[in-house]
Amino acid sequence: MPVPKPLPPGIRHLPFHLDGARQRQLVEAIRAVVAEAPLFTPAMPKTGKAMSVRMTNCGALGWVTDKDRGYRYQPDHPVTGRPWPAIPAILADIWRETAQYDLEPEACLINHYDAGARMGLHQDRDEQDFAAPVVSISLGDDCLFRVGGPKRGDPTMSLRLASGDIVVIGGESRLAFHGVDRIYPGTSVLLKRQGRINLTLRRVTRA
Ligand code: MD3
Ligand code: FE
Repeated sequence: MPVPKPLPPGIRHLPFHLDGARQRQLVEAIRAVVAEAPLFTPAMPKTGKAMSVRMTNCGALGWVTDKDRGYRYQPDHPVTGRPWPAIPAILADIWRETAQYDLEPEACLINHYDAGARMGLHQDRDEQDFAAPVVSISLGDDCLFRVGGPKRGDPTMSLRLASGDIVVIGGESRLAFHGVDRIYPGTSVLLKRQGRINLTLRRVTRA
């Protein structure tokens, strides 16, 4: 029998934490958010190169990036100028179940991957509070997720994430390099169109 590699310290993978009914409820909640705060195409700092993932947010603060101002959190949508919608109760519940952290989430980044989208290896370091974990929820098609260590050249391991899976990233791995190498199109029927949605719940400000 193959023996699975242990995940890096501080990372917990909860396969199929959300059953089908809860995944469908979550998709409905996300549809309502996207109706108020449409997906936008983020651009890389300096080069302005478009990312292949489309994004939006809910919560008091949302993560955005563009050519001129780079990566940051802000309280309003970069296209509509409106405040981000509130974090739906179903998402705050998942944070309370999984984060093992006293404070409520302040931000939820919604990443939408179509069949060809990917996310290069990067660190999440735009938050002021690295003591809080990041809670990641996968919906729709499977993906191949990669995670390494705190230095870009550190060895990496890959993990296939499926719809309903949750990954909690904290402790020693909070500043680990990570990315999404590929989507496996057509591996889920949850979404009307193929593709994958990832939700990341976070604290941004220091307690
Ligand atoms: C490991 N999102 O939004 S979520 C991101 O699937 C992001 O959309 C990916 O990376 C996605 O920044 C991965 C899992 C994740 C999130 C944050 C991490 C893994 C992490 C922070 C540190 C280490
Ligand atoms: Fe990230």
